[in-house]
Amino acid sequence: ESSGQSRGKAERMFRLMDEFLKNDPMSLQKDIIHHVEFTVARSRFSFDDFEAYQALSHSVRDRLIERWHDTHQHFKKKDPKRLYFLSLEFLMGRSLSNSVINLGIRDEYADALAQLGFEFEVLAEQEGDAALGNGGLARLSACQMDSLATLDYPAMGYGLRYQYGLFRQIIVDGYQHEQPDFWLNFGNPWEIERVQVSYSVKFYGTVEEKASNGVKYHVWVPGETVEAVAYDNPIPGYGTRNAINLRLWAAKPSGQYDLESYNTGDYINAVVNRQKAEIISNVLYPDDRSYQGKELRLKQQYFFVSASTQDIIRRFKDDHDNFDEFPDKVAFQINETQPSLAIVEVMRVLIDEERLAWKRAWEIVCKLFSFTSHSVNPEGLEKIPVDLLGSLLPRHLQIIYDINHNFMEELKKKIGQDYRRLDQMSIVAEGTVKTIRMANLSIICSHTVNGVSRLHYELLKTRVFKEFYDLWPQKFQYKTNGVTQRRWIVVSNPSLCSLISKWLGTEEWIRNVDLLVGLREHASNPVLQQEWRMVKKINKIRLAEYIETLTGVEVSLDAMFDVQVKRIHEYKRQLLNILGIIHRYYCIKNMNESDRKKVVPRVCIIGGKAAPGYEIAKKIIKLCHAVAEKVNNDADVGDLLKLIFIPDYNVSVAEMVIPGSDLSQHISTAGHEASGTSSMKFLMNGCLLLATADGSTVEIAEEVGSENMFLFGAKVHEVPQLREKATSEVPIQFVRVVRMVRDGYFGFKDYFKSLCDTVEDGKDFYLLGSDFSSYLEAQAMADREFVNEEKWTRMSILSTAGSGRFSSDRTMDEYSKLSWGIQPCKCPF
Ligand code: F58
Repeated sequence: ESSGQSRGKAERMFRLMDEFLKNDPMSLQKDIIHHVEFTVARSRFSFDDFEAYQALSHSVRDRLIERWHDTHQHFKKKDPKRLYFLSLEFLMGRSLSNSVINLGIRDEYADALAQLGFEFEVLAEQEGDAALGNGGLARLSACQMDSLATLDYPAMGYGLRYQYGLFRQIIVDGYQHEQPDFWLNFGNPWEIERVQVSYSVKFYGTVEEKASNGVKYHVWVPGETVEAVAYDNPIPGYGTRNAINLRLWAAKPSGQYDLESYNTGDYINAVVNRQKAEIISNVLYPDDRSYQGKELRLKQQYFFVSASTQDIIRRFKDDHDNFDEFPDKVAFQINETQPSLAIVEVMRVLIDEERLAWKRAWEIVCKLFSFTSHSVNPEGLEKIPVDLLGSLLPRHLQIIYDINHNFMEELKKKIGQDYRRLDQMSIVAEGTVKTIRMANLSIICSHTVNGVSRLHYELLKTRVFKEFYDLWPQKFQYKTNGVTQRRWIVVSNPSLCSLISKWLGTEEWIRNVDLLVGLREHASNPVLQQEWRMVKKINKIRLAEYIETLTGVEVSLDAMFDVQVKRIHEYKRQLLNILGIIHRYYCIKNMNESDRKKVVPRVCIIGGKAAPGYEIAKKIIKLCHAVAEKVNNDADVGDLLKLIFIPDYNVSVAEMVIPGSDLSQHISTAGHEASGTSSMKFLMNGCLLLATADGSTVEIAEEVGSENMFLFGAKVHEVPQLREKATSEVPIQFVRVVRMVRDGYFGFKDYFKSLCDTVEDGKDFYLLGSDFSSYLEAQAMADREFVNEEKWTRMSILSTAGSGRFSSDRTMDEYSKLSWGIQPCKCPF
């Protein structure tokens, strides 16, 4: 074709596409009906809400795909340096509302649906959550993808397409039970299956040493091969045409037939065995505490890392014929240590397959990777038994040994024969079970290592990775986490969104969140205050209705809604919250009538999942239910106190709970929460924080002012001394409430014994006892401020106004400048 011809063709294609994807309400109606009839294959005369949701999503999906294609083409043409974000977990939640809002066509769709006799919100409720992750780390990845797309960064996410996401929590008689989350049951309109994008991933086998022209090289002869097939999930930016890609890998049987089994005639067994390959991407591990040295987990890690690496290298090689420019075109981000085998895999491909010399390959690898740590606890760091790694990935183990050998030699030159230090910094840990320390591997091979809040960075420098910080201080940074205001205000709190835009006179804050500070000057304005309270009321009504349908408990809208929602952990101290509630109950019960009149009514809301094997966390859930049973049925207490456990806490539940909260609790023992991100979502929604000086709350206090929060508890530097004290000064109130639980006041005496033991004097590792008085004081302070409507509303407005720094937009800009070296690459509209 001549260039004139191909230009003509391109123009025709553009015109045709414009004809297809018009966004006026009439065209949208036609499009939805088209999908009802031909995609969902239901009659246009009879389809229910779920089918309407399906048709609607397919219509939105078409629009997403168009932008996603254009973005892909644009990136290809411009060939910018790209970021590849590797994470084993992404908690995306629902996609519909977020997509239409980011595409800028929410109102058009709402109109079109109204004319068809449907309500947008009702259809949006039909969607299930994509829950391919555990907690904070996974939701952070999702927020960061939204920001990368919105800020036009040439980025791509890689992960695993689990068939079963995080378990569903059901509560039976107050106990947590886990049920499988087979989220793909009804199809997933948000993904695009790319059967033609697939790679073979090898496992097991042996390594052979060969030589050619006197140069030695290694050949890995695998024992098992599995196919990785790509599923692409478009991530639309807000106020831009850019839509980036989240590519998730699913395991499928390999095309390379096991001829031998087929030839022996055992056809049925041979087919069944092939199917076993799919196990790799079957299920998400539901433990957010530790890495177990399980073979399947290691397989998942390598499977996703190998497919991603092959994909990245293939894309680079399409346009480049050697690796000189690789680090100028590619940045790898390792989210926690789970994807860190990517480092070894890139090294292996460069030396064994591309046949680069070790030195050259190592130079390249050292410029590619940046590593984010989300952990505080040195014991929690990932260690993989050498035997396991060596059997599954024999060549990788050799390469790790070589990297470690070189590193140890270099280190000896610098620090001499300091064996204690050498031992601590080695990738290989000796012991009864010899293991590979994935964090050490990640630090040694990355050019930057970051913590997720300033306090976390201090802990990494002085405790967790002290030895490495002393060696390479310049590698270490902090990038305080952030969350996306698109999902956490615009999608989840439309009333607040309109109110903010009205008072700021612009919607620009949705892309430039720093503008939220503009609310400060109106914080005392009675008109704004009135409207602000109205918005909170609307959201409280929605939450109260949800609570009533779910638990049958009716709650008063005048009460303070006090919320703690997050994974259940001893360090997050939901137990402190519950013991505080017991104390409140005790006080109410023992008050005279006139004091009762002064009590500020509370609705205490707790939600979160416990890892299935985490006994103490499960007992905390049961205790919450046992206390709720007593308190909520005590007519004498009535509306003064209610306790609600919200089951199956997930992203879409969070979208409803957070906007409806007055107060939220972030009360981890200082030094245990790397950052915390839900606090930022509450802050954006004008909810006041009751918090310890842990993780990013320290920085939040700097932004909103500690006078606008309720801070309490021991500081990080005080924690070690408090732990060492043989018996600390535990207040009588604390002794009393623990005794009530121990003595069976809430029933289940034997069951709660071991829970009570965890906070016994002298054994109270998370310092509930020593922080109890200060916790109660902070709670009392919150009560006092709540009755002062004007002051409370002002603090609430100032919380939202001060939340700008905690947007993932800011975080992504910082990473781009300081770690990745990437620039925006905006697709023309
Ligand atoms: C969380 N980590 C931190 N890990 O606990 C939290 O403070 C921080 O705000 C958040 O990361 C984002 O930086 C976390 O969620 C996990 O879920 C891992 C899952 C896999 C096993 C190890 C923990």
